[in-house]
Amino acid sequence: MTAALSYPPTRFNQACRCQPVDRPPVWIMRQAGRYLPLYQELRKQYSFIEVCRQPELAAKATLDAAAYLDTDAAIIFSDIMIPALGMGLGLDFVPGPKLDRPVREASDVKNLKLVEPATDLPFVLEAIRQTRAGLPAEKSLIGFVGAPLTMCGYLIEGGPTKSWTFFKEMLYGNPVLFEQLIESVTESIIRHAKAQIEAGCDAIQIFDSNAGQVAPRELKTFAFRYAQKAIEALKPLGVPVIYFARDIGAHFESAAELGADVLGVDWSVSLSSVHRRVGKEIALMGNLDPSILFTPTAEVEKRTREILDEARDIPGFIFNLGHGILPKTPPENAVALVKTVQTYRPS
Ligand code: 1CP
Repeated sequence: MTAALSYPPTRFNQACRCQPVDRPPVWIMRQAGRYLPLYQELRKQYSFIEVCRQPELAAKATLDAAAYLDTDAAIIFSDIMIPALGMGLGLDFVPGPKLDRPVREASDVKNLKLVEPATDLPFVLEAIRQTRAGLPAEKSLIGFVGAPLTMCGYLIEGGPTKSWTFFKEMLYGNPVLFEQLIESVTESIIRHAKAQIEAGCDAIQIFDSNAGQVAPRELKTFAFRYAQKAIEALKPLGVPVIYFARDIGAHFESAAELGADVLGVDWSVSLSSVHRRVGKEIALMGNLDPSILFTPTAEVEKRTREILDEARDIPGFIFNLGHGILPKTPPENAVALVKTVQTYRPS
């Protein structure tokens, strides 16, 4: 087993551990994305996958966003589907991920390779080293993976869809094959996440964007069970693990039992109600509706303060949006959000 590494007690990491902080830390999911003029400049010269594959470009995208917004944490520039390259699949972005061969038959599952991060994805690990070297010590660097269930959805469909038909057909119609797939995917994402921590990430976020797509039974037997397996494998490495599952409003009590240090909360539920329901010390992260950033700046500030007021009694609270920032967001409103959190004093 890898020995637990020691990490500086940044504001972000303290909050993840429910330890006292001077104010809640803040970062924005997808903060290095398409709404940002500096990122748009980079994308004029390079494709998305080129930015991911060239560590100095990926590091620049992450560092530019963290410096522009002055967030307490930065997230490594990559995508949940990048590990598909190490599974032996061809991958492009159009702009969503698109696989050359979706994984649908027993033979596709059997041929799926287990990811070897050091040889398959060395550019992610080098981007982490370069980003950590360029990031101020008081800011945390978050690595990430897609959760097992969410990864399976993208692998089976070959990319994002509205109805997730092929995914659900295998999940409900051939659970034996689905289980073989999710076992393999879980092992790969555990390896990828461990390698990211060893390369210098101060925390790991597991994105379960598709968790809310499935029926309660499969949410439990596949989404939560395999997310828990990944969380348990990562905990001995000593960095906080954040589990962000979307549209699981009715199931936070169960999500709180998976072992994660932090639960991400989307905007469909109130933070205070989730805190009450989980009834234990676990940090929460969220949950402003990203669309509020399209309203006048004064409204953004007001709604941000309302969430801060609501989260006052939560022992570990990290301010974030309830999902990724949207491509057409006015960047100055993202800056205003961060400033509001930084200057907030409880009334
Ligand atoms: O700050 C950052 O942008 C960090 C890097 C990051 C992360 C954390 C990217 C870059 N993608 C992700 C996660 C990701 N990717 C998720 C999980 C979070 C979520 O639910 O939003 C998912 C589902 C994807 C899949 C994906 N990648 C899509 C389809 C779904 C969607 O949200 O639209 C798309 C369009 C992408 C491409 C992508 N990934 C990242 C960027 C900046 C982009 C846009 C590509 C471009 O520049 O054209």
